Amino acid sequence: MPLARSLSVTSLSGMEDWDEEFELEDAVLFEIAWEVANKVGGIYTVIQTKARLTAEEWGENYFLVGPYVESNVRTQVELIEPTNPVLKRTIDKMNSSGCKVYFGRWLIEGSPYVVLIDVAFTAWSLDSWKRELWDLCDIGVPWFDREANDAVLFGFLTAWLLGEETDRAEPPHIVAHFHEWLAGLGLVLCRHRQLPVATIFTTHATLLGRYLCAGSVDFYNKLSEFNLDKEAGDRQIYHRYCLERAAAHCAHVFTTVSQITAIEAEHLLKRAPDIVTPNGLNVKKFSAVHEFQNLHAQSKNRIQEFVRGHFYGHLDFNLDKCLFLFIAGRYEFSNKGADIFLEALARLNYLLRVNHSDVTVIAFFIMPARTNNFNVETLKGQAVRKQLWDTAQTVKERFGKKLYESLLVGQLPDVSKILDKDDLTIMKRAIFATQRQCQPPICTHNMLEDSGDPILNCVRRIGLFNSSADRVKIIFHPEFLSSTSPLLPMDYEEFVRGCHLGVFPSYYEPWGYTPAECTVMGIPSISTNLSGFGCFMEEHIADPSAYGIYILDRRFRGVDESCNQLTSFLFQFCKQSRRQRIIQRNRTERLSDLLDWRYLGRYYIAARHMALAKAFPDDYMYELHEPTSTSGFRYPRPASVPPSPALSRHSSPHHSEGEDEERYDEDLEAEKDRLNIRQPTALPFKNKS
Ligand code: U2F
Ligand code: UDP
Ligand code: G6P
Repeated sequence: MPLARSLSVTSLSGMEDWDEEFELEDAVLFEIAWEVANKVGGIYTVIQTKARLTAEEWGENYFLVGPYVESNVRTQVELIEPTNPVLKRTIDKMNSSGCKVYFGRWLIEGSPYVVLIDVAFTAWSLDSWKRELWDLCDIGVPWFDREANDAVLFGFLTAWLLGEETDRAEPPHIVAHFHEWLAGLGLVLCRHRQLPVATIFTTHATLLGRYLCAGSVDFYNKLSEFNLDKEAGDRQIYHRYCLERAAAHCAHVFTTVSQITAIEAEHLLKRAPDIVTPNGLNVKKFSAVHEFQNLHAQSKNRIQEFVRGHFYGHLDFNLDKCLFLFIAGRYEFSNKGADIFLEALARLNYLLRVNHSDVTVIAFFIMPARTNNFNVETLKGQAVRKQLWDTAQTVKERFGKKLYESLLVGQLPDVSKILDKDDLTIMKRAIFATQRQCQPPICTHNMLEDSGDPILNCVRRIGLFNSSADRVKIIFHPEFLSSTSPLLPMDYEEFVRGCHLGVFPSYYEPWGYTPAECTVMGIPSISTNLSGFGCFMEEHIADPSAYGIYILDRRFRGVDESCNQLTSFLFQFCKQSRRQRIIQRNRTERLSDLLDWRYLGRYYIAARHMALAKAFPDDYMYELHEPTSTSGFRYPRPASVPPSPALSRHSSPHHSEGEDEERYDEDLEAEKDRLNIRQPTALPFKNKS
């Protein structure tokens, strides 16, 4: 088996290289998750974005293990013959014993190898494996829980795979990293069968935490008081909870994605993590530093086009003074903070009105719910807009032709005659078509559960119906975005770039990729001190709001107070000038390095080394020199400016509202900041020699 390379993390925007001395000689990494090449939620983002760095470190010895889902494989995976002779033998052996295991390359950055297991093909073993699970640890999985049944099949099959891999005279040092409860049983079985494998279990949220928070409990203040078995039983997830807790306890190394989830795990799973492994992103750097600002302007134009159509007949606000806010993610109304966002929007509407503000706020809610497609009124809006555009083009062409002909004969055109009767008629007809009896719709789709929908019900209660007097308008798009949509043809990334502010006031959020994604695209965001991301940013940045990272206090304040704070963030944001927003976006984007896997990947590396040292103490040693918390970068206050761009004065005496070109003092400021940033320290590992 080829030797894996040891890691050398490349320079992070001029910061020192970080050299890792740990030799991964003859070691193999299996990373096992239900979301390998299979998008369900945030775990997919973790694995997919991290793949490049991990593949760089482990080379040919890195294998992701996931479920075989035909539709995903057709679009994302190139199936090939196993490259590694031992793995080929394992796969052949399993396939000749009634399994269906595939091997391929996942077509993402880093092109990692994937081993995909068709769990349905082995469903005939489900009953016997469930019995084995019961005999082994008294966990009974009910027949109706499909997800748990899949977890049982996936668990036994991955343990089988690892068993075959280690079944030889001198197996390599295998690290098996399992993500989330759905993959956890494989780990439990590896330990029970005493396979020579170093195991890691990462939980991205605890099952009970998610369920408890979605109800009306004072979760964080009661963490130590829950009767866990009863709470899990009441919610019919006792068996899932047992699988999760067993995996956490059996692992050599247990990790969570944030400090806040570490505390949650300590109480709900009764094991504190050995290390926190925060979630990173694969940060793309543009060669032109301000390219992301241009992209913002381009994407904003496309959102404006959509808004022109959506509000046809009611376009009585200035689109140039319109701010686009959004919330996106899984539709968990209160966990994701959609409840307090709506309440704060109602308060913001009041403030903007009484202050006679000329700013209009459009708040988008992108949260998938059950629908039966777009509604007619919304589609009509875009059709009307297109028709007006076509009319304007037709008249423009005719106008241009007349102008040209008049110039050819050396005359200025007679302006009063340049539009003839026909032109006026088609224009009048087009204007008549924009008449509308109803308000612009709140929701873009026909909802299946309209009367019980929490967002729509809240909108009804607060009375924000997109009327012309309202300064805050609401658009609920209950489906994830797609560039092939006839309504808003943009993918999610383009949409985020075109917005001004992402608002994620979550109550339960182990990490929260959405604000992190905003940050690397240079879009400011609001998160909370109950989200992994918010706490992480608070720890690394002296004055987060100066960088466009607003962190709402949902931990020490009541709902009403948090809502007031959110309103005040939003109101302050609305008061910024264009130039201040541009400065703020520059600062936000400067934080990208902090969220790059090239920096954050080191916590995963630490976890693997810790596991190797625990499982193979004769061969590896792990020295802990400093707390394993996420220490490293520390961003000071921006060098030359007050904490919030809202308070900053124009540094140029010739400033005008349309002027965007004052980025150069910002570049200077960026450089000063860079010199001030505390550099990340290397994590200390050694090979035992
Ligand atoms: C955490 O996010 P998750 O990826 O765990 O959140 P989901 O993928 O939405 O998973 C919750 C469960 O809901 C199921 C899914 C999981 O069991 O199978 N599910 C579903 O059945 N159908 C769907 O359409 C969507 C989900 C965490 F919450 C974030 O804060 C982190 O950023 C993320 C990454 O660490 O992990
Ligand atoms: N997302 C998406 N399309 C959308 C809206 C969101 O693909 O229209 C993605 C977003 O990029 C993010 C994920 O959904 O990666 C949500 O992850 P997050 O960690 O915020 O929450 P989770 O749903 O995992 O709890
Ligand atoms: C970017 C573009 C500018 C544009 C500005 C609009 O910075 O490069 O050309 O004027 O965005 O900013 P705003 O916050 O008003 O969308």
